[in-house]
Amino acid sequence: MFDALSSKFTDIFDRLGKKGVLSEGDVDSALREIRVALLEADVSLQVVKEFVSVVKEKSVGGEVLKSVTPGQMIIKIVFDELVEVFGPDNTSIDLQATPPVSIMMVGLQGVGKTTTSAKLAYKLTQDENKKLLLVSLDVARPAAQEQLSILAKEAGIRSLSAILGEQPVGIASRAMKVGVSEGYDIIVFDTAGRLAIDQELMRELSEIKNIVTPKETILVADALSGQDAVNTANEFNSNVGLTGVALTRVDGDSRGGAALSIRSSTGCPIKLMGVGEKLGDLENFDAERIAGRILGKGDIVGLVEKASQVIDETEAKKSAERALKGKFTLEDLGTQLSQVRKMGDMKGIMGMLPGIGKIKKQVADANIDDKMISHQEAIIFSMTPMERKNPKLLNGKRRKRIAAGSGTSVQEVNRLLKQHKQMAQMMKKMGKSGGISGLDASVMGQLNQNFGQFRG
Ligand SMILES: Nc1nc2c(ncn2[C@@H]2O[C@H](COP(=O)(O)OP(=O)(O)O)[C@@H](O)[C@H]2O)c(=O)[nH]1
Ligand SMILES: [Mg+2]
Repeated sequence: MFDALSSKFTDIFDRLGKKGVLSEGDVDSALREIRVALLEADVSLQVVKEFVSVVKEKSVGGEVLKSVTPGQMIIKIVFDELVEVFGPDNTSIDLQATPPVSIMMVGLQGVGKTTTSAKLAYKLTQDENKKLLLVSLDVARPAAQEQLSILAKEAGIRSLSAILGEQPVGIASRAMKVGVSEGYDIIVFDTAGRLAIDQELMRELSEIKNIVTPKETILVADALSGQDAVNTANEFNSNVGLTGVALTRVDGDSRGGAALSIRSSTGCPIKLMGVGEKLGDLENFDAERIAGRILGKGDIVGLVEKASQVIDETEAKKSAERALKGKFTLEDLGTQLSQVRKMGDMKGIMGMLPGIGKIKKQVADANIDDKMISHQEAIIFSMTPMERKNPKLLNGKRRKRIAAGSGTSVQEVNRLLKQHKQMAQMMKKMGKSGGISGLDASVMGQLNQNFGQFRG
């Protein structure tokens, strides 16, 4: 499942990742592709719309575009939103009730209810070390009770023996009595299905529900059934009331979009997923793992966090070293400005320079605001790497281009270049004299004045 979606996302993000700097246009076209990919994967239009708008809102205008690794930041935003869509809440089976705790499995015919009931009972004996009873309430299909009892035997779990002619409500009451008298922890009820939604079935299920008062009412839904699964889920939810969904045939070759839509249209978390025909093929649904799989990345959160941390730290250190050797490039200034913006105020940049704490106050007094920093960053980002390394290349024509590219003016570009030159000189001086103590008053004054002139 999700293979097609995953390969599309991988393509989109590979392309984003290759660009050092992202424009709003880059993000827009990536979002268009994401939208198409989701729709093709059978995710409902409503969910796609919401998804894309949230990702856009978080990606554009904020910290992202100018961060050290914009491509990865956007992957992280998409990842977070996928997790959000799948349901970030605790999706494990809730067993917090006085035993015997009832779990009721409902759903259409052939979706995997009986198989999943047995798998779940098996899983709970294995994982939770509980005493389980399996009960079939399916009297509609001749071999249904027999099917469950065979699976139960295979799993080494007790199933309630059938009494000929007994109706679902009768079986359910008998099971509850046995559950209490024989000290079962959990009773899993497998119910009858229908080919389509059917009011008689809904009534039957409601009656059963009143008797067994389940802690969990799990809709078993076939991942292969696409959008139909969403409609079915809504019907069952409004008629019977669901606490969760078990998605079966996740091992199959489906487009997976239903999974993405079920949770947001019903509000019911996906709790389990069937990944094969064998008893052991039932897994807890893990939104982060699935989202990671869709994006074609393993531990994406770790990856992004580590990347931004490492890049921040090593870059900051390198640029501080270069600065003290008198090699403070525009690239270094850009790095520092990003750092500053992340830290939230101008004091940050001073904190990064060795021994400069003493003049922090003066800098603070100079009233340097964040808008100015963003402008300066934009100017640096609009330069080519060559230009950043060698500002002497920046003739009038290039400065004009950079001003246009960054949405600023040539005057602002000129001011930034002047500031950079002065900072580079100052740092070289500082490097020679071993820190702030060697700085003379005139340099500090110059610096202060220099920052002051960038105000606004
Ligand atoms: N590949 C695969 N097959 C499954 C899965 N869950 C159920 N099945 C198969 O689907 C078929 C119908 O399952 P069943 O439990 O009888 O469906 P029910 O009518 O809803 O009770 C059986 O052949 C199962 O082996 C799954 O997660 N993966
Ligand atoms: Mg069945």
